Amino acid sequence: MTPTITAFETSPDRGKGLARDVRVRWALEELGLAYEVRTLSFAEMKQPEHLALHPFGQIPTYEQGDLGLFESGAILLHLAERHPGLLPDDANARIRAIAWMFAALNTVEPPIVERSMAWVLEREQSWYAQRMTMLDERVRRRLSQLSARLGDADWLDGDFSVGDLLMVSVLLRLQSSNIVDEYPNLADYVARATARPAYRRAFDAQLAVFLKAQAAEESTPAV
Ligand code: GTB
Repeated sequence: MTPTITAFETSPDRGKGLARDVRVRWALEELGLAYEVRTLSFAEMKQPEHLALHPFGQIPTYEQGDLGLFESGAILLHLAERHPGLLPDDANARIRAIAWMFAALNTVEPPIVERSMAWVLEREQSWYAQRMTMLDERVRRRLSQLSARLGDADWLDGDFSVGDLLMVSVLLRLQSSNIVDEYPNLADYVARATARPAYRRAFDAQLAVFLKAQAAEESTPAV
């Protein structure tokens, strides 16, 4: 049965591919799995029907048969556990790849999201520049540690895994700043991952959703 995921009807990033449905699309593409997409407006995300699937009224979700899942990390783990290609067979290597998923979500993503949210919500405040300096330093601390661990390897631990997929998805959230470029091996890591055909397909598919919504909006006569 073809799974269905949810995504923004009109992504606030205007098709830059920063919303978390992209990581799910990317994993599905890497695994060669077909999927359908149900797009939701912000209002629809808060309706009881969607809240029954996602208690926080967000995207992405994943449905297949009688399974309904929320949380992008859980969706990726589910896909990687059930289909070969994104987790190593060796038990120790497998749990290390899963540890990188947790590191991406728990250790690297929080300072990056806090920095993005400060720009969205606090940039008009008098203290914004001072706060941003502090948030940038927190992000740099994590990136320098990640950069030191990656060294001159292509991927975090052996072959490309779902841990890399998630880590790169998180780093992409910094693309409007130049912070990743301060770490040439991380910039190369992101470039290497996003050059993968599966990522390109996932990116193009989410962009197509945004462009379609934008075209529909432009063709709607103003009242
Ligand atoms: N922990 C959850 C997961 O990993 O699945 C977080 C899910 C989440 O934050 N979803 C966001 C959402 O549904 C979309 S991805 N927000 C609507 C709401 O909460 O009402 C976050 C996101 C949104 C916008 C941009 N952007 O514009 O650049 C980037 C990322």
